[in-house]
Amino acid sequence: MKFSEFIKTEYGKSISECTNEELYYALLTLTKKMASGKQHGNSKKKLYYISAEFLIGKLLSNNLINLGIYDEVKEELAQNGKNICEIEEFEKEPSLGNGGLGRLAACFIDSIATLGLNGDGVGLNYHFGLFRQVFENNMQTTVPDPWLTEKSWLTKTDVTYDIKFKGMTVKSRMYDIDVIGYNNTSNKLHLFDVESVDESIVEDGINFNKEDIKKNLTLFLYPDDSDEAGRILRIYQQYFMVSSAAQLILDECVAKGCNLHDLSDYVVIQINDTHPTMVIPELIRLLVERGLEMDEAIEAVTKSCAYTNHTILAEALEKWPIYYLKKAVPQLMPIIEVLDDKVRRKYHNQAVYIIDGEERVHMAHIDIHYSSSVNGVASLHTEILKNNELHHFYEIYPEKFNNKTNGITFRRWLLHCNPQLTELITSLIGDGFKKDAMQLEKLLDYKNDKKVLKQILEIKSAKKMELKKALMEKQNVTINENSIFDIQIKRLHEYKRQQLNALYVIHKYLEIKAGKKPSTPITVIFGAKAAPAYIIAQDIIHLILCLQQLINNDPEVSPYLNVVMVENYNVTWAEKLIPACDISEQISLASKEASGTGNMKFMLNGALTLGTEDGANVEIHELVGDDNIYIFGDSSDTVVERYAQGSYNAAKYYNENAAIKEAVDFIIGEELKAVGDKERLERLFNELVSKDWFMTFPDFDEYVKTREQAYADYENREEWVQKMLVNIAKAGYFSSDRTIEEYNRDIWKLED
Ligand code: KOT
Repeated sequence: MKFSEFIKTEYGKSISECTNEELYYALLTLTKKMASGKQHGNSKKKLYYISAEFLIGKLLSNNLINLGIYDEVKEELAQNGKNICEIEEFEKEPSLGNGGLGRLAACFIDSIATLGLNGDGVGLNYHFGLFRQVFENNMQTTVPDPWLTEKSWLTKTDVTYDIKFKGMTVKSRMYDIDVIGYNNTSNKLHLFDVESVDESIVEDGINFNKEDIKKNLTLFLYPDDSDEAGRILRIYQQYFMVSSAAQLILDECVAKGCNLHDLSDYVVIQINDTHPTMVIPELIRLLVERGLEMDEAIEAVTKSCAYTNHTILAEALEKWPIYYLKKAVPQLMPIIEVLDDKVRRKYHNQAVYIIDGEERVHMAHIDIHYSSSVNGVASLHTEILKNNELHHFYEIYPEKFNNKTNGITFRRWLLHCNPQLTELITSLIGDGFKKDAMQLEKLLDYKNDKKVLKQILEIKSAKKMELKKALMEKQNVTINENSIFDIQIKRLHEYKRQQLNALYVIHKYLEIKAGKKPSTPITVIFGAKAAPAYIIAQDIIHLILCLQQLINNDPEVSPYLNVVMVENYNVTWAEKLIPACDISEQISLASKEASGTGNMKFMLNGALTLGTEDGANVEIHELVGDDNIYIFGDSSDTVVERYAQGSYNAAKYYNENAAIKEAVDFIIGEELKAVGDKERLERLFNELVSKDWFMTFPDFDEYVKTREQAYADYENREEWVQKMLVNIAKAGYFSSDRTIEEYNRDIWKLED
């Protein structure tokens, strides 16, 4: 049915008579209707991808694209004087994730549906999601970000479960979002919510009574865990999620004829890092309750579960004190004790015990002993898991370990965010690449085609203009569309090293002040949120915002160098920033970034990577070759070794390297103090000089040199655009369709 006919029958109006808001809701209704006609047939075995985060982004355009009606609807709207981009503005972005882990889950459910696999996502329906970031006095402040509207992509179901905590039972209710495959059937994202939730208890920014579990359970994503009440709330959230999931899973498989003994013929559960780990003891508990012997229940669950690790950062590895678990979910402790006891009887190595000497439960250890697969998210990361972080486990279970290099959905990160590039590619190689991304390699035939190269540059310019317009509209900032766009967008974390980028900016500023002007102006763009309890991360944001104020207002420097930090960086911003980028900053300390997925999105849109040999950068490097990437810095082996020896001395670098000293001293110099907060800037200075835990100084010189090389190469636009083309052509490997095919081939083994 044409959209105009749908509007007529549903609303009795024509398109041109509707407001943009009415059109948004009409398209939402149409999409939901079409999705309901495409439900996946219920094959025997089903995947449940359980994740505390699904960073899905706005859904309207993507759903229209996946239904195959985007162009048609856009055209019909245009004929009636309506603009689909303006209609999209009515959609609120659901911020149901922090960053990479949540966005990966969103890409995965898109690919699972696109490949026609029987697999649903299971998570939580946070009412405010992640906080909204607002800049005030060059600092980050946080406010709630409500996204739920009366009519939305969620559909309330009549599926409810009782979830038992110590001394109280709460009711969970399932809400569903359609996950529409590209030209294929659709699956579901099940988001559980607590029936008794109460938004009115949120007061004063993002504060609320952390003890009032019945009312607060699903209000926020990962509430501040810097105090005990916050950490316990996290346990309540996790158990609420997995107990709902476990009950749903058992109900669905029994309905299909499962007798519970054969659970693993019906069910495979992918555990997205350790936030859903309690699903293991919970399922065992439920199976025993329903009559299985403990040993058989453990075996059935182990066979059905698979675990993905997303980080080696020690502070991110969840270890829950037994005392917390006993306070919230005492029914799980006897099961966890049995699981630990079995490990202790078999392996006489404390490093692999589930319960440690300090009475804490190591969640990842439950996953590794009681799942049948353990995977890392990029080759280097998996090797580090096997050889270092999880070496003791690898020795016990070499057969469980496997790598699944991350991927991204090209529907959102090319078709939706860069229709111009999509059209050019289609005109050259046909549209086979939309389903088989490796076909992008056919673009290599055009490496010497002047006309095509010119078109690629024109598209990049057009995307830069679009970004310029958006920054003007949303932030009242002007940028020079003819400058190099050098972009770093990701969560603010010391290991990702936004501070290294900021030190470069200072270095460049001083160089320009001294009269050395770059041939082409440079715009350095940042986007990042910092966890409210992460003080140094807030200080780094403060430094960047101070630099923005100082540099952009300095008439001597601003014609050559600008700094912009986008406010409230989210998926919607990423869709605008990535297609406009020339240089993609992927500068984490080698070994620390498990994979990264922004790096893949940038490459696909023709940006060149400036990065360390870390995470998936290593694989990007291998694919594009030395000439089409800018690599610098110490190797992960060197870094691992330096940590092991405890030999790193930041002060020595600071004292012996004049360029480092000059840039670091600037942080506490008069110019920045005039626009910034003394305490914050001094704290950051001291942190760098006395610790620099993520080793920015050893990489500084090479970073500067490599970045200058990239800028120098940019001057030869004919060669630069060839590098862009190679990056686009080689990006096919990073399609999440490839990743999901591998998960299915090696772990899930679902029928198509
Ligand atoms: C957060 C808390 C605990 C455990 C893991 C995390 C985590 C890891 N959150 N995001 N990640 C990122 O996951 C991405 C997808 O695999 C990776 O690309 C990225 O390198 C991780 O940092």
